[in-house]
Amino acid sequence: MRIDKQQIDQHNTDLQKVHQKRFDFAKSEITNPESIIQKLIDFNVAIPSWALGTGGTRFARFSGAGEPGNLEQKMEDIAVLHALNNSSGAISLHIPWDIPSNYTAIKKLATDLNLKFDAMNSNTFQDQKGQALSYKFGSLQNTNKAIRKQAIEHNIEVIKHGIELGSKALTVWLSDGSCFPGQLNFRKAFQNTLEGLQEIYAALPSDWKVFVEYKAFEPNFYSMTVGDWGQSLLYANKLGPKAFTLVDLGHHLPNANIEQIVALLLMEKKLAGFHFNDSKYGDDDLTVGSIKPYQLFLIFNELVEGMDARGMNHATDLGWMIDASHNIKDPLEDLLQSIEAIMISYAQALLVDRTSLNKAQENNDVVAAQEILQSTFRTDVRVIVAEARLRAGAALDPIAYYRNNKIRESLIKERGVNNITTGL
Ligand SMILES: [Mn+2]
Repeated sequence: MRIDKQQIDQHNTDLQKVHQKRFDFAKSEITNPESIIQKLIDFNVAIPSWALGTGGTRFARFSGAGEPGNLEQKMEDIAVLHALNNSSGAISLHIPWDIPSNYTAIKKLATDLNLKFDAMNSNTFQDQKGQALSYKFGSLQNTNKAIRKQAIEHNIEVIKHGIELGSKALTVWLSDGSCFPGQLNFRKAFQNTLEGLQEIYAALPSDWKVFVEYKAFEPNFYSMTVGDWGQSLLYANKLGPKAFTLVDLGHHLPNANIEQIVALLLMEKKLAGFHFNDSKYGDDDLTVGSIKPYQLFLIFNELVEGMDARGMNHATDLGWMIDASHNIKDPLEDLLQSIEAIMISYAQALLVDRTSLNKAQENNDVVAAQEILQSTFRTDVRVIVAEARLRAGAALDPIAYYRNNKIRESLIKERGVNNITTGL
């Protein structure tokens, strides 16, 4: 399934008049629209290979139809998103769910589809068919040295797959931890994990990074061995300059001040990047911006401020990825919504009047500082985001295009109703 460029042009022509009117108004309200639009055009968020199918809960999974059944089809789905929004030009692979059978063919397909390979993800949170030793009691933390060794070797294998594809980073998320008090010696678990990560780190090519992702709870419910940003930062600092802390928005305890965490990790040059999603209660993996859009804006506000303070390139110096699950929606529509929410928050953060905000902060003018952020958050920048898409040759209204042109129906015709995405 490939999107026809002429059909996108037709879609844009149909919407052009209304769009132009709105854009002219926005331009008159916003001080630096051109610089914001260029930054939006450059900004991309990777799509993980596991986000293209319908996810489940621990109770049930209600499959969608026309889902991608192999890596090639997953890449084609992401290319559909990228053609529609110009902001989804990378795929993040999960090993072993997405081991390419032919690197050359997969790389050629990526080039044809205009996709890059983002960070590689290892998996020691479940046992694979035929696997010698079990991760029931953890992987890198395990009291059994042979199990630790198996987990280390798996991560090194993931790096090797990534080298073949041109990826530049490994994301390690460990489900390691304990479910009951007394089960684990915290210090030994930490040390075993650190030693394992050190061996993995030693296998990284010189231009690679390793991202240490943390999570407060689940699947372990008493302790997690990489449970919060402090623990992740401890590992990253001990590992060295190629190791960073990865923030997944759903991996905090309720009400954590994620924007402050982001600001400090950036200051310490240890922020790897993001897994975007949203949540009401725990690691809910809901559509980005669907529950707490103001928090998303505040996070982007810190990101832009912190990256500019260090002269970083917004588009390339951090890793941006969606990590959400879609239980009741069409995954592709859900991903379009998530990317749109990210682009809106990013555009708003670019719009913040930093000189005035700094001044208000220096003068302890609490009301002025709050007004600056809230009035920016309440500015409608959707037309600016749409203009960036238009200039990049993507669709003014991606979801309308997707529905009007019956993309899912075409995918069902092509793949059938019973295709199930690998890994889900
Ligand atoms: Mn994640």
